[in-house]
Amino acid sequence: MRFDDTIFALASAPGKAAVAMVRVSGPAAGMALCRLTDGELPPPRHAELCRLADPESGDEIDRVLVLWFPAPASYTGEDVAEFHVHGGRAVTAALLAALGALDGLRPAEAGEFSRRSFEHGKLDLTAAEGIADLVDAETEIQRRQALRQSGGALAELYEDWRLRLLKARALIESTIDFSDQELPSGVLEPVAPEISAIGAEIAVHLQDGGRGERLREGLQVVILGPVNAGKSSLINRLVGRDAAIVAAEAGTTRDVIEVRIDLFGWPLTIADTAGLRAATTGVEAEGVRRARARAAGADLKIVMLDGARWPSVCEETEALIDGDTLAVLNKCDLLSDKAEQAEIGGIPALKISCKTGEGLDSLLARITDFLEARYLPSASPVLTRARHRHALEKCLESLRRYDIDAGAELAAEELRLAADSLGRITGRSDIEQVLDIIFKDFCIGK
Ligand SMILES: Nc1nc2c(ncn2[C@@H]2O[C@H](COP(=O)(O)OP(=O)(O)OP(=O)(O)O)[C@@H](O)[C@H]2O)c(=O)[nH]1
Ligand SMILES: [Mg+2]
Repeated sequence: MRFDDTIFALASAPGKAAVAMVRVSGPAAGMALCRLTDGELPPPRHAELCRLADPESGDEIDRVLVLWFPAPASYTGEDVAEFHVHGGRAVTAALLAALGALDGLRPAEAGEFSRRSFEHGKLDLTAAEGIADLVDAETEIQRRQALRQSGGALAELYEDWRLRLLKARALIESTIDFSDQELPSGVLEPVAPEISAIGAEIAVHLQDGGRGERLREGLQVVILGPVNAGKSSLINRLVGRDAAIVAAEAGTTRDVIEVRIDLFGWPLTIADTAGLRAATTGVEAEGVRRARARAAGADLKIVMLDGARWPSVCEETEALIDGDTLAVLNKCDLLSDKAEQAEIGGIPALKISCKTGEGLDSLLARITDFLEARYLPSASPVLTRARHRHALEKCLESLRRYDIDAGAELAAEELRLAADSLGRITGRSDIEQVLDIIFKDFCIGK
């Protein structure tokens, strides 16, 4: 596909900064560069210091660095010019106005640069999504996952399956097109094992518990326990500020209080909740209902008991313990026998004190151990979007329907459908309708 118009946009964040970057892509990019710098094109991919002026009035706008990337060796695959200007609002406004006044240039729409890159075969769709995730990544672990996807790791995996399916389909179609005498015997022998192997690999890839998707969105951690156990004290300790009110009064916290943190690279939303107790009414009962709802959707539950009441336990709290739970016994500064092993709901409880800080490092280590075991990006690339999951499920459905005994035509058709589902993920098939959905997530200038 060729685009006749040339687009431009501020590629860096709006606002004041040392440097801002304006990108121009399309057939008129070279002309725009020459007109604004009143000179020749610089050598490709070399930064050159230039005087930038409005071609209409001749007014100097700024002294800038320009870069020239002739097609096809550019991000979009088209001629691209970059202006690295001083990052003041007036400078970028003047440059954008001067570009807008040139013939054949118009402001870019959201995601248009990456869309052109895709259309010119520079990026597959998963890589384009990876770039969007990379820009959105807030923590180290999200960055690593996005970088791998933008580098094409997911696309490689899906393309490998798709090409294997296409080969199997070609073998089946050969039996339709040629007679038995023309074909070597046993031509279909490798097909059945190959299809079940691909099906099994896709099924394993799908059974990842939503790891990649959850990591992309951030993981939910919820602190639960009886009233007064010190839940709000713990969230304040974890985030290093007074996010929640702490008071000796039982039932202080009513609403769910959420704080986003970056814990050693892990993107977490930590929620403090109302103390669990049975006989409550009104606002407090609603608080308890919300706490339980949070517990149900959490990736990790930190269940806390009150050391001041130990060994008496809270049944409502114990009932929430499952495989995604870490148990802590707070106020260990008040415990008379510190060496005693504590257990809550059958799992060992870590003794901590939000007052003295004792045990908090061990708790952080337990939290990261838990997250690493469940969510650490593994060597093989992980699913990061519901869009991919849906297409893979469709692919598996077709593979399950595949039955060579039902006839070669039908079997080949199922393999075509299965390969198309995979092609939809990377964009290597008829995907016009999914493009809008993907590129609308991009911002202008990307
Ligand atoms: N001695 C001691 N007191 C603590 C500790 N942690 C919290 N407290 C005190 O326990 C009381 C309750 O603390 P909060 O953090 O408000 O407890 P909570 O679990 O959020 O209570 P609710 O919101 O009412 O459910 C406060 O007076 C805290 O100062 C601790 O480790 N040791
Ligand atoms: Mg509280």
